Amino acid sequence: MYTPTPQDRFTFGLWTVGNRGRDPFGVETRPPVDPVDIVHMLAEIGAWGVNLHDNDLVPIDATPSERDAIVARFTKALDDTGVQFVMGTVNLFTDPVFKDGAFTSNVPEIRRYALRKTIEAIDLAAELGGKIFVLWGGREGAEVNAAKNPMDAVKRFREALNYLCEYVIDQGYEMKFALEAKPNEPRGDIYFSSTGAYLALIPTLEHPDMVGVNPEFAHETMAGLSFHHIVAQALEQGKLFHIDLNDQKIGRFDQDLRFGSENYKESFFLVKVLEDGGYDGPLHFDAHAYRTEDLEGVKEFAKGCMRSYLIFKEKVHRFNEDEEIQQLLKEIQAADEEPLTYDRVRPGQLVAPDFDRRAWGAKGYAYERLDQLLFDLMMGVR
Ligand code: GCO
Ligand code: MN
Ligand code: MN
Repeated sequence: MYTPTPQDRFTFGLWTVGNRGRDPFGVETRPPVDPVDIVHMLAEIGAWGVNLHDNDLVPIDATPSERDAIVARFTKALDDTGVQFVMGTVNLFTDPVFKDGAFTSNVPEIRRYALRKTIEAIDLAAELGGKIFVLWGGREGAEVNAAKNPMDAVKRFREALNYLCEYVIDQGYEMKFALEAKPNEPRGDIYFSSTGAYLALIPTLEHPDMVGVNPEFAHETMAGLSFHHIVAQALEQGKLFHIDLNDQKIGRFDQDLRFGSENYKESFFLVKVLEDGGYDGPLHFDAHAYRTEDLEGVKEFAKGCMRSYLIFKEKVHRFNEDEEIQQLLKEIQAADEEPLTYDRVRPGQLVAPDFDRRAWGAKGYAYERLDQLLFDLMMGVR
């Protein structure tokens, strides 16, 4: 029942299951894993797809013929296993050239190089059959704000996105962009610090239809925000093009924990929003195994992400079917009326003569009971 199949649309990045456990204080605890072996492992555990940054597969210094050989070998692994390539992205953060930003760098030549590198990564994603391209501006930020103008950052980032959309149109690719926000790390502050900032930028682009968001559980949680609220907004606005599922303790460094490992309740409501809201895009786990784990532990980690999602999904189903919960919801949520428009209801008609402000203020909402029923359901005692 909790065994994933490709129909569940679960994906992992090469950099997630291939993460080697390095942190700022310690070296790698796991050996490198060949991307081809990762694809086979993902097929074995029932994942649907795989995602990558350009340099997860092709080294930054590879020659064109080296690149083609690597891509051919990887494509064969996809064909042999049936694992889909789903999302491509570009690494604009590891190489020292990007130490003060890529699209928002103060140096025009670096901004142009970042665009060229992104275009090559888009070509790679298109060649592999991907239709989603994620942009996470890891280095687009500052420590020394005296050196950078944050309004220029907005203008430069917009300019880069407009350029990339034109490129995709020019090539005839069927590719959409998903923007991923993060408040900080690796920069002291990163521009466009939450998904809401990107949702506000998108309507100012030349091709807003081609651009959506890729919210990440850990990143909004670092900032102390409710993840499922912003996911709901993105979904409602037709902008949830991709999602990075993981977990995180509030206020910490970016932990990228196994999905479902920390915030059970928030994860429940997230899965509820995705399932009830009809999200049908990929479910990507942008997480990695604890540094204590060997390769067997990495497999357990990946299986755990998917299993937890499916368990939450079943709990959502039970919540939606639970008679007592649904009865309670019926009592506290007034029946839907027709949309309130200025045309239909004039200001003088808004409030009925018998509206009883005091009675409404005194009425109990039964939320304590409802919330406890949810707790009981989640803990399996209901
Ligand atoms: C992080 C980020 C990255 C991005 C990835 C896609 O936690 O460091 O979320 O994992 O999602 O680089 O561009
Ligand atoms: Mn993260
Ligand atoms: Mn991410």
